[in-house]
Amino acid sequence: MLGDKFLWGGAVAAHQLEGAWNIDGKGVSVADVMTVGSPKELRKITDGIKEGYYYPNHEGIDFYHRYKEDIALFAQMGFKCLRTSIAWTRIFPKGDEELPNEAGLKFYENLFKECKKYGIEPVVTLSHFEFPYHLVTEYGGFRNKKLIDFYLNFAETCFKRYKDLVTYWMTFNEISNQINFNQDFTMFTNAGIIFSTGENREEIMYQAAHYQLVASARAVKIGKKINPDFQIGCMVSMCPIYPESSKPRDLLASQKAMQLRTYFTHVHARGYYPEYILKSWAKKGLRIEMTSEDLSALADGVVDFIGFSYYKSFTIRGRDTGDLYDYDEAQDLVKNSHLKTNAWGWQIDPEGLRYALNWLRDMYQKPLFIVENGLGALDYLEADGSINDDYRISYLREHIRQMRLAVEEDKVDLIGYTSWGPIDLISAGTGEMDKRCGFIYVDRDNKGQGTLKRIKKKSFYWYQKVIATNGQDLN
Ligand code: P53
Repeated sequence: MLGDKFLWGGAVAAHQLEGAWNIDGKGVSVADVMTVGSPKELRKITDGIKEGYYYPNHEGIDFYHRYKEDIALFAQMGFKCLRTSIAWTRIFPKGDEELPNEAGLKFYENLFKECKKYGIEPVVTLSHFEFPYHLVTEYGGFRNKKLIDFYLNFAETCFKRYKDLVTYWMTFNEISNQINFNQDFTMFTNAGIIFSTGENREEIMYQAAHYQLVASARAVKIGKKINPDFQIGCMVSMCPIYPESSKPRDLLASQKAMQLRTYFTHVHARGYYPEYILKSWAKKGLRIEMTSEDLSALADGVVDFIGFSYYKSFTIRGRDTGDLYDYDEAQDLVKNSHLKTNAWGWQIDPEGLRYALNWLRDMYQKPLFIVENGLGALDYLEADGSINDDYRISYLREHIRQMRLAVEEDKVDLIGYTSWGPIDLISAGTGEMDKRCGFIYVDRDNKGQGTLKRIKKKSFYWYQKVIATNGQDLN
């Protein structure tokens, strides 16, 4: 049985649903300069906001003005928690101001109070792909050490203001995605970094991630002083990497790739760098600026729990020659013939969730929190106004079943489960509206047309029953 305090709920991020991108003093964020893309075409990052492009995050699903209606729907489903983020640009519009924007602070105060009204615990990510754009143009994003202070000013302001409203915090969303430093998009959303040609991307990524890890650790320490009851976690993207075959080289490759992808978690949870990362920097001649104060900050700010997203697993074919730490997701991954994919090519693997939970427990012995899991799919509004999303129910059912096995049989310590996008919202990866994950349909399309009306899908009633029975009835 799951514990009676188990936190069932849903997870969203400010920039993907709030809209109101320039209302009440909000500044421009990295999400505001990203155009709509498609499964085939990447989102463009424009140099500021330009005429002639559609920027889907500007209006989102207008949660900023409709949050009361939406939270009432979450409450109807029986949510025990709601994970969302605080848009940095509502609090510090440019990021480098000394004093915060009161209207932004007030918005989240109202939002969290609205949650509490229904007994919904807010779970808050501080930085979820919505970095102030000014910090990109003026400072070069997290390649600049000054960013640590700006981040801490933001974190401390939020901790102080919401110390009696919020207990669960996470510092940086999916920090580990940056291992894909060749993806311009990821480095921009996570660290506000734009590369010039010829730069050593790998070195810049490790440096930026180091500053983020130090910022996270120092935030943990500051937060605990403000309220010792705070639970402050990291947030990593967990994609187990399987060997393609029983060939030892494949197994070794999977082990090395996992070590590389999870070094971020290691630093967050243990407070120091694994030796293999330091060795690989030395071998490659990467120079990462790191002081002894940084190292003690890391040791003093280990996280309380590990929050992670789980959507899919990967499969790797070991390179015959070369260094396995040069793992590159664009080249070394192969299709897993045992698994089906969704329409965006993400491999669907419920048992991988049980594996991931066991893996993280065995490695770090910290409480875990599944803070994202879900199926992006195209939904059809029937003539009678219903949406029969059985595919979504079946995806979630199988994942929750495996989660229960991990808790009940493998005895994993799990705080909660929040499915991604309980209400349809803007996809982070493609900017589409039609890549839907919700229990609640939102009438809006990829071009921004539609009434924004909210409609309950079949899965709405299913999840309501799952929560009411604490995960016992999955039918
Ligand atoms: P979308 C890449 C790989 C796995 C998860 O993704 C990812 C990404 C970045 O796109 O992001 C997380 O919207 C992220 C959410 C995001 C969600 O997964 O591309 O934390 O912001 O919306 C789903 O379908």
